[in-house]
Amino acid sequence: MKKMIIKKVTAKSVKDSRGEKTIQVIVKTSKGRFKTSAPCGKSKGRFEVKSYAKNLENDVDFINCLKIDFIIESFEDLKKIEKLVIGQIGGNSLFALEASLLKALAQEKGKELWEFLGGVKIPRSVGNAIGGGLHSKVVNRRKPDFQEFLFIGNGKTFKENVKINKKAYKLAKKFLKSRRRNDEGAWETDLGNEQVLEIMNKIKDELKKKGLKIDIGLDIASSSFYKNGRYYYKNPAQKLSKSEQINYIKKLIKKYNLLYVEDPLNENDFSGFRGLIGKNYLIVGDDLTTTNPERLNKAIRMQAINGIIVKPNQIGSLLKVKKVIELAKKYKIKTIMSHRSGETKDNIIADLAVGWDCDFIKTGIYGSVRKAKLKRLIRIEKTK
Ligand code: 2PG
Ligand code: MG
Repeated sequence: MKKMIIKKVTAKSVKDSRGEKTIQVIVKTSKGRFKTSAPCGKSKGRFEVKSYAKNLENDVDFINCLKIDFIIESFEDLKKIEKLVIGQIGGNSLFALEASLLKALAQEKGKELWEFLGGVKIPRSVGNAIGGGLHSKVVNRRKPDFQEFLFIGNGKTFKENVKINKKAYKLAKKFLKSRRRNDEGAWETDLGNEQVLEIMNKIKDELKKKGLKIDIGLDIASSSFYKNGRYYYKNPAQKLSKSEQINYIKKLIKKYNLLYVEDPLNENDFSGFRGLIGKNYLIVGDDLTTTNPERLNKAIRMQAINGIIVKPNQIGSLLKVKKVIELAKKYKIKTIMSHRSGETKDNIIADLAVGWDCDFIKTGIYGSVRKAKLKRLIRIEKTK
């Protein structure tokens, strides 16, 4: 087989779904042009790598001057790239660069990206239906403290699960009487955290009558309302210590039969996470672990989580993303490939989720940037 010749690598700034600037990297080979735009988080974890080394413009300039005069033949060859750019660009830029190189490489080998990466498993869809926290605006001066109220369809196929989540999303609109959507296309509301959970359970029951199964999850994103050892709730108001927060979340898991709880404690509180681990539900690290192998190792040592969010641009290096997934699998920690709140129509996370056999993909329900990933997964499922 002929070797992949990289003719040109270019970068530029494009807009994401929030209208904010992000980086796009384009790799040109004899097989075509392969581009990837990086997403952008709003409720970013303190331990994420910086999106750009100095700023977006500098990263763009750096990539535009990049000379790749070595051969890239395998996934592992990304090491050569990382050696070349280390310390010079941020997580968004490294992710976009490596992702475009992988897309080019898969094409060179005549394979779909998920196929090239070697995966077979179709994940379950986790969809944000109702929002609060940093991603939502207030309604009548109120909003839920929890960032995401998630539906997780439990049908036989990905396509069916997308439909189930969509049905639940429509019912949520009806029950909430909401008309406004947030950054991720989730409904905004003035209802309190538990009032929303009540509605979600009502929706679950409605769907059950139609023979459809669905699970409920939360991204509490608790670092956004944590300060000096206390969790400051507004809707309804309450101030909880660490142990009170643990007991409160335990109560919610039981009362509302939650399958999935993301970031229930502050982003550095490994022992707090551990206090919540149980049998039939997932305690998921996002800001806690930031797709960083070292932080995952700590979470494993502390037995802090049984689920981990995987957001490639939190760490930038796809070699490290793969390492995180492998490590998680070794310790039976469920993997959740995830979008960011600011997204583009790029759908690579669908291929990465299948390619690396992730258990779930969290990529929303409503909006073109969310649907781009869902559609890609439905297509992969169909052609597999
Ligand atoms: C999260 C994400 C995505 P952000 O907290 O899980 O929903 O938010 O991209 O703003 O970090
Ligand atoms: Mg999160």
